Amino acid sequence: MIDLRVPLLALFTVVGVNAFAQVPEVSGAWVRAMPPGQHMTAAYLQLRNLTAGTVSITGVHSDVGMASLHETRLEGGRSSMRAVDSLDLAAGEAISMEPGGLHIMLMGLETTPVEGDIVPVCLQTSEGEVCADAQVQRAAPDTQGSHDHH
Ligand SMILES: [Cu+2]
Repeated sequence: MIDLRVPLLALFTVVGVNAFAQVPEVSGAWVRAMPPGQHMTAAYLQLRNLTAGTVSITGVHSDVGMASLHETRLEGGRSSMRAVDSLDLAAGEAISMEPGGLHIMLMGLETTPVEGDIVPVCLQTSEGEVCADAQVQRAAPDTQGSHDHH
């Protein structure tokens, strides 16, 4: 019996990390609802790298339109967006995409995302692909402690 424990534990650990957990772990995905006729919006989510190594995000995509990784920056009092080619998460690092910062830009949408819709977003990473169903909402979820009063 004792001889079996080590291999079983090892197997459990491997399965636990590779099959059941996302790398990186994605949570709290949401997309901003837009007024009728709008063909672009943004998706936000939280990423957590629970592995012992660096994980790179190399691209994003969504079935609903053209997706790209963007960052909003304040430069000289003006807010501007720029494309981000890739994103590295060090071991144990967490990154939060939220209004005013990193986001997944969604453009060329055939249908305007309205509150209650679900938008699938996927991230290409150095470990494969992770996807999440983003809830379309009018504002950031309260649970994330955001104070977006626009
Ligand atoms: Cu953008």
